[in-house]
Amino acid sequence: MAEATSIQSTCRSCGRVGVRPFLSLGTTPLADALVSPSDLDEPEDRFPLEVGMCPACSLVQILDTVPAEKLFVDNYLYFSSFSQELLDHSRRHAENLMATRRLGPDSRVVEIASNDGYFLRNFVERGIPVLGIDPAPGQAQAAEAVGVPTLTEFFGVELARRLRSEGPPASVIVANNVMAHVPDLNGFVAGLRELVADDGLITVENPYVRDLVDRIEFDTIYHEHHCYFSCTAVDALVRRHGLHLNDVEYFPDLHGGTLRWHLGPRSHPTDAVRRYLAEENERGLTTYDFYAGFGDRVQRLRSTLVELLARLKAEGSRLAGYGAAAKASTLLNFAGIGFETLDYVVDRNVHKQGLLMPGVHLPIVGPERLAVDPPDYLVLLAWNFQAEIMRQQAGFAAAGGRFIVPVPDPRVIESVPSPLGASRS
Ligand code: DWN
Repeated sequence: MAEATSIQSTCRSCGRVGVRPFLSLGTTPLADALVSPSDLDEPEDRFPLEVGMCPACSLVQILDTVPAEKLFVDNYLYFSSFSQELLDHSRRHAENLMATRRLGPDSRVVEIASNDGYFLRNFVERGIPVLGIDPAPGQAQAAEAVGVPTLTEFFGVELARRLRSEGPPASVIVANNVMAHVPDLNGFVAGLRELVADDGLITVENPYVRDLVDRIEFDTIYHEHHCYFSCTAVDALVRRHGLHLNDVEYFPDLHGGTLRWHLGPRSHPTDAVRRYLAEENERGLTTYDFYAGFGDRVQRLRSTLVELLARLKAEGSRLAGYGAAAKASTLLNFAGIGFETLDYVVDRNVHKQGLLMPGVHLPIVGPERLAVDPPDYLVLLAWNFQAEIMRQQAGFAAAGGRFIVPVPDPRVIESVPSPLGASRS
Protein backbone atom coordinates (compact mmCIF):
# COMPACT_ATOMS: atom_id res chain seq x y z
CA MET A 1 0.00 0.00 0.00
CA ALA A 2 1.38 3.46 -0.88
CA GLU A 3 2.14 5.52 2.21
CA ALA A 4 1.54 9.25 2.54
CA THR A 5 4.31 11.55 1.31
CA SER A 6 4.42 15.31 0.92
CA ILE A 7 4.36 16.33 -2.75
CA GLN A 8 7.24 18.70 -3.52
CA SER A 9 5.29 21.33 -5.43
CA THR A 10 8.25 23.76 -5.53
CA CYS A 11 11.90 23.27 -6.47
CA ARG A 12 14.10 22.06 -3.58
CA SER A 13 16.76 24.57 -4.57
CA CYS A 14 15.25 27.75 -6.02
CA GLY A 15 11.74 27.38 -4.61
CA ARG A 16 10.00 28.10 -7.90
CA VAL A 17 6.91 26.16 -8.97
CA GLY A 18 6.84 24.21 -12.20
CA VAL A 19 9.12 21.21 -11.56
CA ARG A 20 8.36 18.98 -14.58
CA PRO A 21 8.08 15.19 -14.00
CA PHE A 22 9.92 12.95 -16.49
CA LEU A 23 10.11 9.53 -14.83
CA SER A 24 7.93 7.41 -12.55
CA LEU A 25 9.32 4.25 -10.96
CA GLY A 26 5.98 3.38 -9.33
CA THR A 27 5.62 2.93 -5.58
CA THR A 28 8.69 1.31 -4.05
CA PRO A 29 9.91 0.35 -0.56
CA LEU A 30 12.65 2.46 1.03
CA ALA A 31 15.91 1.33 -0.57
CA ASP A 32 17.88 1.24 2.68
CA ALA A 33 15.10 -0.41 4.69
CA LEU A 34 16.37 -3.98 4.68
CA VAL A 35 13.81 -6.35 6.21
CA SER A 36 14.38 -8.57 9.23
CA PRO A 37 12.92 -12.08 8.73
CA SER A 38 11.05 -11.63 12.02
CA ASP A 39 9.23 -8.61 10.55
CA LEU A 40 7.98 -10.37 7.41
CA ASP A 41 4.40 -10.26 8.65
CA GLU A 42 4.62 -6.48 9.15
CA PRO A 43 3.31 -4.27 6.31
CA GLU A 44 6.22 -2.72 4.39
CA ASP A 45 6.04 1.00 3.66
CA ARG A 46 6.02 1.84 -0.05
CA PHE A 47 6.10 5.35 -1.45
CA PRO A 48 5.65 6.94 -4.91
CA LEU A 49 8.99 7.45 -6.63
CA GLU A 50 8.76 10.16 -9.31
CA VAL A 51 11.51 12.40 -10.67
CA GLY A 52 11.28 15.84 -12.25
CA MET A 53 13.44 18.72 -13.42
CA CYS A 54 13.24 22.40 -12.50
CA PRO A 55 13.35 24.49 -15.71
CA ALA A 56 14.40 27.55 -13.67
CA CYS A 57 17.58 26.22 -12.03
CA SER A 58 18.01 22.80 -13.74
CA LEU A 59 17.91 20.77 -10.52
CA VAL A 60 16.69 17.19 -10.99
CA GLN A 61 14.82 15.99 -7.93
CA ILE A 62 12.26 13.53 -6.64
CA LEU A 63 8.73 14.87 -6.33
CA ASP A 64 7.69 13.08 -3.16
CA THR A 65 9.27 13.59 0.23
CA VAL A 66 9.15 10.70 2.66
CA PRO A 67 8.75 11.72 6.33
CA ALA A 68 12.25 12.08 7.84
CA GLU A 69 11.43 9.70 10.69
CA LYS A 70 10.78 6.96 8.12
CA LEU A 71 13.80 7.80 5.99
CA PHE A 72 16.54 8.19 8.58
CA VAL A 73 16.58 5.34 11.01
CA ASP A 74 19.10 4.57 13.73
CA ASN A 75 20.07 1.22 12.27
CA TYR A 76 21.45 2.67 9.03
CA LEU A 77 23.41 -0.17 7.51
CA TYR A 78 25.70 1.54 4.98
CA PHE A 79 29.36 1.44 6.04
CA SER A 80 31.76 3.10 3.59
CA SER A 81 34.75 0.94 4.53
CA PHE A 82 33.36 -2.15 2.80
CA SER A 83 34.81 -0.94 -0.49
CA GLN A 84 38.58 -0.90 -0.91
CA GLU A 85 38.28 1.20 -4.05
CA LEU A 86 36.27 3.80 -2.14
CA LEU A 87 38.90 3.77 0.63
CA ASP A 88 41.66 4.27 -1.96
CA HIS A 89 39.71 7.07 -3.64
CA SER A 90 39.22 8.78 -0.26
CA ARG A 91 42.85 8.43 0.72
CA ARG A 92 43.96 10.07 -2.53
CA HIS A 93 41.59 12.94 -1.81
CA ALA A 94 42.91 13.35 1.75
CA GLU A 95 46.53 13.29 0.63
CA ASN A 96 45.84 15.88 -2.06
CA LEU A 97 44.13 18.17 0.46
CA MET A 98 46.99 17.83 2.96
CA ALA A 99 49.46 18.80 0.24
CA THR A 100 47.54 21.59 -1.49
CA ARG A 101 45.94 23.19 1.57
CA ARG A 102 49.07 22.98 3.72
CA LEU A 103 47.04 21.43 6.56
CA GLY A 104 48.63 21.06 9.98
CA PRO A 105 47.92 21.07 13.75
CA ASP A 106 46.19 24.48 13.52
CA SER A 107 43.81 23.33 10.77
CA ARG A 108 40.33 21.89 11.17
CA VAL A 109 38.95 19.34 8.71
CA VAL A 110 35.25 18.61 8.99
CA GLU A 111 33.40 15.86 7.14
CA ILE A 112 29.62 15.81 6.89
CA ALA A 113 28.26 12.26 6.66
CA SER A 114 31.58 11.00 7.96
CA ASN A 115 30.18 7.46 8.26
CA ASP A 116 32.69 5.06 9.87
CA GLY A 117 35.71 7.36 9.69
CA TYR A 118 36.75 5.94 6.28
CA PHE A 119 37.99 9.39 5.12
CA LEU A 120 38.92 11.43 8.20
CA ARG A 121 41.12 8.66 9.59
CA ASN A 122 43.72 9.73 7.00
CA PHE A 123 44.05 13.11 8.74
CA VAL A 124 44.06 11.61 12.23
CA GLU A 125 47.12 9.56 11.23
CA ARG A 126 48.89 12.83 10.37
CA GLY A 127 47.90 14.72 13.53
CA ILE A 128 45.49 17.07 11.76
CA PRO A 129 42.43 18.00 13.88
CA VAL A 130 39.19 16.59 12.47
CA LEU A 131 35.50 16.51 13.26
CA GLY A 132 33.05 13.99 11.85
CA ILE A 133 29.33 14.72 11.66
CA ASP A 134 26.99 11.78 11.08
CA PRO A 135 23.58 11.04 12.67
CA ALA A 136 23.98 7.26 12.42
CA PRO A 137 25.12 5.96 15.84
CA GLY A 138 26.62 2.69 14.55
CA GLN A 139 28.82 4.48 12.03
CA ALA A 140 29.79 7.17 14.57
CA GLN A 141 30.85 4.49 17.02
CA ALA A 142 33.02 2.85 14.34
CA ALA A 143 34.54 6.25 13.54
CA GLU A 144 35.37 6.97 17.17
CA ALA A 145 37.10 3.57 17.31
CA VAL A 146 39.58 4.78 14.65
CA GLY A 147 40.15 8.12 16.41
CA VAL A 148 37.62 10.29 14.57
CA PRO A 149 35.59 12.45 17.02
CA THR A 150 32.04 12.40 15.68
CA LEU A 151 28.89 14.40 16.37
CA THR A 152 25.85 12.17 15.90
CA GLU A 153 23.68 14.95 14.51
CA PHE A 154 22.19 16.09 11.23
CA PHE A 155 24.11 18.97 9.66
CA GLY A 156 22.41 22.27 8.85
CA VAL A 157 22.78 25.95 9.42
CA GLU A 158 21.86 25.70 13.12
CA LEU A 159 24.59 23.17 13.87
CA ALA A 160 27.04 25.21 11.79
CA ARG A 161 26.28 28.33 13.84
CA ARG A 162 26.75 26.38 17.07
CA LEU A 163 30.08 24.99 15.90
CA ARG A 164 31.27 28.46 14.91
CA SER A 165 30.25 29.84 18.30
CA GLU A 166 32.23 27.10 20.02
CA GLY A 167 35.34 26.94 17.87
CA PRO A 168 37.30 28.00 14.80
CA PRO A 169 35.95 27.84 11.24
CA ALA A 170 36.76 24.84 9.11
CA SER A 171 39.83 24.98 6.90
CA VAL A 172 38.26 22.22 4.78
CA ILE A 173 34.76 20.78 4.73
CA VAL A 174 34.13 17.54 2.85
CA ALA A 175 30.63 16.32 1.99
CA ASN A 176 30.60 13.08 0.00
CA ASN A 177 27.27 11.60 -1.06
CA VAL A 178 25.24 13.58 1.42
CA MET A 179 24.04 16.79 -0.30
CA ALA A 180 21.66 14.62 -2.34
CA HIS A 181 20.19 13.15 0.85
CA VAL A 182 19.24 16.24 2.82
CA PRO A 183 15.56 17.31 2.89
CA ASP A 184 16.55 20.97 3.51
CA LEU A 185 19.02 21.60 0.70
CA ASN A 186 19.30 25.35 1.22
CA GLY A 187 19.77 24.95 4.97
CA PHE A 188 22.57 22.48 4.27
CA VAL A 189 24.42 24.82 1.92
CA ALA A 190 23.89 27.80 4.21
CA GLY A 191 25.52 25.68 6.92
CA LEU A 192 28.52 25.04 4.69
CA ARG A 193 28.99 28.80 4.24
CA GLU A 194 28.57 29.42 7.94
CA LEU A 195 31.18 26.88 8.97
CA VAL A 196 33.92 27.29 6.37
CA ALA A 197 36.76 29.77 6.87
CA ASP A 198 36.79 32.79 4.52
CA ASP A 199 39.88 31.32 2.82
CA GLY A 200 38.62 27.75 3.26
CA LEU A 201 37.65 25.00 0.81
CA ILE A 202 34.52 22.86 0.58
CA THR A 203 34.50 19.76 -1.60
CA VAL A 204 31.18 18.12 -2.39
CA GLU A 205 30.99 14.75 -4.19
CA ASN A 206 27.84 13.35 -5.76
CA PRO A 207 26.94 11.19 -8.76
CA TYR A 208 26.65 13.27 -11.93
CA VAL A 209 23.13 13.54 -13.37
CA ARG A 210 24.54 13.66 -16.94
CA ASP A 211 25.91 10.13 -16.50
CA LEU A 212 22.73 8.98 -14.77
CA VAL A 213 20.86 9.81 -17.97
CA ASP A 214 23.55 8.86 -20.49
CA ARG A 215 24.17 5.48 -18.83
CA ILE A 216 20.52 4.85 -17.84
CA GLU A 217 21.47 4.57 -14.17
CA PHE A 218 17.81 4.74 -13.08
CA ASP A 219 18.52 2.43 -10.13
CA THR A 220 20.50 5.19 -8.42
CA ILE A 221 17.15 6.92 -7.97
CA TYR A 222 15.56 6.21 -4.59
CA HIS A 223 13.76 8.14 -1.85
CA GLU A 224 16.95 8.76 0.12
CA HIS A 225 18.35 10.66 -2.88
CA HIS A 226 16.25 13.82 -3.02
CA CYS A 227 18.43 15.49 -5.70
CA TYR A 228 20.56 14.61 -8.76
CA PHE A 229 23.09 17.29 -9.56
CA SER A 230 24.52 19.02 -12.61
CA CYS A 231 27.17 21.75 -12.40
CA THR A 232 24.55 24.24 -13.53
CA ALA A 233 22.26 23.34 -10.65
CA VAL A 234 25.09 23.32 -8.10
CA ASP A 235 26.36 26.69 -9.35
CA ALA A 236 22.90 28.28 -8.91
CA LEU A 237 22.41 26.62 -5.51
CA VAL A 238 25.70 27.67 -3.91
CA ARG A 239 25.69 31.25 -5.25
CA ARG A 240 22.46 31.74 -3.31
CA HIS A 241 24.47 31.25 -0.13
CA GLY A 242 27.60 33.27 -0.87
CA LEU A 243 29.65 30.34 -2.17
CA HIS A 244 31.32 29.95 -5.55
CA LEU A 245 31.92 26.92 -7.76
CA ASN A 246 35.70 27.09 -8.33
CA ASP A 247 36.66 23.68 -9.71
CA VAL A 248 35.23 20.37 -10.88
CA GLU A 249 36.85 16.92 -10.85
CA TYR A 250 35.34 13.93 -12.64
CA PHE A 251 35.55 10.29 -11.56
CA PRO A 252 33.95 8.29 -14.39
CA ASP A 253 33.98 4.94 -12.57
CA LEU A 254 32.90 6.03 -9.08
CA HIS A 255 29.23 5.31 -8.31
CA GLY A 256 28.45 5.35 -12.02
CA GLY A 257 30.10 8.73 -12.67
CA THR A 258 30.82 11.20 -9.86
CA LEU A 259 31.72 14.88 -9.79
CA ARG A 260 33.65 16.56 -7.02
CA TRP A 261 32.75 20.23 -6.82
CA HIS A 262 35.23 22.64 -5.17
CA LEU A 263 33.40 25.49 -3.46
CA GLY A 264 34.53 28.53 -1.49
CA PRO A 265 33.56 32.00 -0.26
CA ARG A 266 35.92 33.54 -2.82
CA SER A 267 35.43 33.28 -6.58
CA HIS A 268 38.34 31.90 -8.66
CA PRO A 269 36.81 29.44 -11.15
CA THR A 270 39.07 27.19 -13.21
CA ASP A 271 38.61 26.40 -16.89
CA ALA A 272 37.03 23.10 -15.84
CA VAL A 273 34.08 24.99 -14.37
CA ARG A 274 33.58 27.01 -17.55
CA ARG A 275 33.93 23.86 -19.66
CA TYR A 276 31.34 21.89 -17.69
CA LEU A 277 28.83 24.74 -17.64
CA ALA A 278 29.26 25.29 -21.38
CA GLU A 279 28.96 21.57 -22.16
CA GLU A 280 25.81 21.21 -20.05
CA ASN A 281 24.29 24.13 -21.89
CA GLU A 282 25.26 22.68 -25.27
CA ARG A 283 23.97 19.19 -24.40
CA GLY A 284 20.74 20.60 -22.99
CA LEU A 285 21.00 19.53 -19.33
CA THR A 286 19.41 22.92 -18.64
CA THR A 287 16.29 21.94 -20.62
CA TYR A 288 13.49 19.45 -20.07
CA ASP A 289 14.12 17.81 -23.47
CA PHE A 290 17.36 16.23 -22.21
CA TYR A 291 15.34 14.19 -19.71
CA ALA A 292 12.12 13.73 -21.69
CA GLY A 293 13.03 10.42 -23.31
CA PHE A 294 14.71 8.90 -20.25
CA GLY A 295 11.61 7.03 -19.12
CA ASP A 296 11.34 5.14 -22.42
CA ARG A 297 14.98 4.12 -22.24
CA VAL A 298 14.48 2.85 -18.68
CA GLN A 299 11.49 0.77 -19.80
CA ARG A 300 13.55 -0.73 -22.62
CA LEU A 301 16.39 -1.59 -20.24
CA ARG A 302 13.92 -3.26 -17.87
CA SER A 303 12.49 -5.41 -20.70
CA THR A 304 15.95 -6.40 -21.95
CA LEU A 305 17.13 -7.34 -18.43
CA VAL A 306 14.02 -9.34 -17.54
CA GLU A 307 14.14 -11.18 -20.88
CA LEU A 308 17.85 -12.03 -20.47
CA LEU A 309 17.40 -13.39 -16.94
CA ALA A 310 14.24 -15.30 -17.90
CA ARG A 311 16.03 -16.93 -20.85
CA LEU A 312 18.93 -18.05 -18.66
CA LYS A 313 16.50 -19.44 -16.06
CA ALA A 314 14.54 -21.24 -18.79
CA GLU A 315 17.79 -22.86 -19.93
CA GLY A 316 18.12 -24.30 -16.42
CA SER A 317 20.74 -21.87 -15.06
CA ARG A 318 20.80 -20.70 -11.45
CA LEU A 319 21.18 -16.97 -10.78
CA ALA A 320 22.04 -14.86 -7.74
CA GLY A 321 22.67 -11.16 -7.14
CA TYR A 322 25.79 -9.44 -5.80
CA GLY A 323 25.48 -6.25 -3.75
CA ALA A 324 22.62 -5.51 -1.34
CA ALA A 325 22.94 -1.90 -2.40
CA ALA A 326 20.24 0.74 -2.22
CA LYS A 327 20.33 0.78 -6.03
CA ALA A 328 19.69 -2.98 -5.98
CA SER A 329 16.42 -2.34 -4.19
CA THR A 330 15.25 0.12 -6.84
CA LEU A 331 16.27 -2.18 -9.69
CA LEU A 332 14.74 -5.37 -8.26
CA ASN A 333 11.47 -3.76 -7.23
CA PHE A 334 11.02 -1.73 -10.42
CA ALA A 335 11.86 -4.73 -12.64
CA GLY A 336 9.86 -7.14 -10.49
CA ILE A 337 12.86 -9.45 -10.02
CA GLY A 338 12.56 -11.78 -7.01
CA PHE A 339 12.61 -15.47 -6.11
CA GLU A 340 11.41 -16.47 -9.58
CA THR A 341 14.82 -15.34 -10.87
CA LEU A 342 17.43 -15.01 -8.09
CA ASP A 343 18.15 -17.45 -5.26
CA TYR A 344 19.87 -14.95 -2.97
CA VAL A 345 21.87 -11.69 -2.86
CA VAL A 346 25.50 -11.67 -1.73
CA ASP A 347 26.97 -8.80 0.30
CA ARG A 348 30.13 -8.62 2.35
CA ASN A 349 28.71 -5.98 4.68
CA VAL A 350 28.16 -8.19 7.74
CA HIS A 351 25.50 -5.79 9.05
CA LYS A 352 23.32 -6.64 6.03
CA GLN A 353 23.78 -10.42 6.09
CA GLY A 354 20.79 -12.34 7.43
CA LEU A 355 18.38 -9.58 6.40
CA LEU A 356 16.10 -9.50 3.35
CA MET A 357 16.05 -7.13 0.36
CA PRO A 358 13.27 -4.54 0.59
CA GLY A 359 10.07 -5.47 -1.24
CA VAL A 360 11.27 -8.67 -2.92
CA HIS A 361 12.60 -10.19 0.35
CA LEU A 362 15.53 -12.04 -1.23
CA PRO A 363 17.88 -13.27 1.53
CA ILE A 364 21.22 -11.44 1.91
CA VAL A 365 24.12 -13.81 2.48
CA GLY A 366 27.91 -13.54 2.81
CA PRO A 367 30.36 -14.13 -0.10
CA GLU A 368 31.27 -17.51 1.36
CA ARG A 369 27.95 -18.81 -0.05
CA LEU A 370 29.46 -18.57 -3.54
CA ALA A 371 31.94 -21.30 -2.66
CA VAL A 372 29.43 -23.77 -1.24
CA ASP A 373 26.34 -23.00 -3.30
CA PRO A 374 27.47 -21.19 -6.44
CA PRO A 375 25.00 -19.97 -9.05
CA ASP A 376 25.79 -20.16 -12.76
CA TYR A 377 25.39 -16.40 -13.08
CA LEU A 378 25.98 -13.53 -10.66
CA VAL A 379 24.03 -10.35 -11.42
CA LEU A 380 26.18 -7.38 -10.35
CA LEU A 381 23.53 -5.32 -8.60
CA ALA A 382 26.39 -3.16 -7.28
CA TRP A 383 27.62 -2.64 -10.84
CA ASN A 384 29.41 0.52 -9.76
CA PHE A 385 31.96 -1.74 -8.06
CA GLN A 386 32.13 -4.17 -10.97
CA ALA A 387 35.96 -4.24 -11.16
CA GLU A 388 36.49 -4.71 -7.43
CA ILE A 389 33.83 -7.39 -7.10
CA MET A 390 34.97 -9.35 -10.16
CA ARG A 391 38.57 -9.27 -8.94
CA GLN A 392 37.43 -10.53 -5.55
CA GLN A 393 35.27 -13.24 -7.11
CA ALA A 394 37.93 -14.49 -9.53
CA GLY A 395 37.49 -17.90 -7.89
CA PHE A 396 33.81 -17.92 -8.83
CA ALA A 397 34.77 -17.10 -12.42
CA ALA A 398 37.58 -19.68 -12.44
CA ALA A 399 35.04 -22.32 -11.44
CA GLY A 400 32.91 -21.40 -14.45
CA GLY A 401 30.68 -18.76 -12.90
CA ARG A 402 29.77 -15.80 -15.06
CA PHE A 403 28.79 -12.21 -14.32
CA ILE A 404 25.90 -10.15 -15.62
CA VAL A 405 25.98 -6.34 -15.62
CA PRO A 406 22.41 -4.95 -15.57
CA VAL A 407 23.13 -1.30 -16.46
CA PRO A 408 23.24 0.37 -19.01
CA ASP A 409 22.84 -2.58 -21.42
CA PRO A 410 22.13 -5.89 -19.63
CA ARG A 411 24.73 -8.43 -20.72
CA VAL A 412 26.88 -11.36 -19.68
CA ILE A 413 30.53 -10.29 -19.29
CA GLU A 414 33.87 -12.09 -19.07
CA SER A 415 36.81 -9.70 -18.61
CA VAL A 416 37.78 -7.89 -15.36
CA PRO A 417 37.66 -4.10 -16.00
CA SER A 418 40.35 -1.62 -14.81
CA PRO A 419 40.21 0.07 -11.35
CA LEU A 420 38.85 3.57 -10.61
CA GLY A 421 40.49 6.67 -12.11
CA ALA A 422 40.08 10.47 -12.03
CA SER A 423 40.18 13.16 -14.67
CA ARG A 424 38.89 16.64 -15.34
CA SER A 425 37.69 15.83 -18.87
O1 DWN B 1 24.59 7.95 -1.73
C1 DWN B 1 24.85 6.77 -1.56
C2 DWN B 1 25.57 5.99 -2.60
C3 DWN B 1 26.54 6.87 -3.34
O2 DWN B 1 26.28 4.89 -2.04
C4 DWN B 1 24.33 6.10 -0.36
N1 DWN B 1 22.90 5.80 -0.66
C5 DWN B 1 25.03 4.85 0.03
C6 DWN B 1 25.49 4.12 -1.16
O3 DWN B 1 24.40 3.64 -1.91
P1 DWN B 1 24.34 2.09 -2.32
O4 DWN B 1 23.86 1.30 -1.16
O5 DWN B 1 23.63 1.93 -3.62
O6 DWN B 1 25.86 1.88 -2.49
P2 DWN B 1 26.96 0.97 -2.89
O7 DWN B 1 28.17 1.51 -2.20
O8 DWN B 1 26.96 0.86 -4.35
O9 DWN B 1 26.61 -0.46 -2.27
C7 DWN B 1 27.52 -1.49 -2.54
C8 DWN B 1 27.08 -2.69 -1.74
O10 DWN B 1 27.90 -3.77 -2.15
C9 DWN B 1 27.31 -2.45 -0.26
O11 DWN B 1 26.28 -3.07 0.48
C10 DWN B 1 28.63 -3.17 0.00
C11 DWN B 1 28.63 -4.27 -1.02
N2 DWN B 1 29.94 -4.66 -1.50
C12 DWN B 1 30.30 -5.99 -1.38
O12 DWN B 1 29.53 -6.80 -0.90
N3 DWN B 1 31.53 -6.36 -1.83
C13 DWN B 1 30.74 -3.72 -2.06
C14 DWN B 1 31.99 -4.11 -2.52
C15 DWN B 1 32.92 -3.11 -3.16
C16 DWN B 1 32.39 -5.48 -2.39
O13 DWN B 1 33.51 -5.86 -2.80
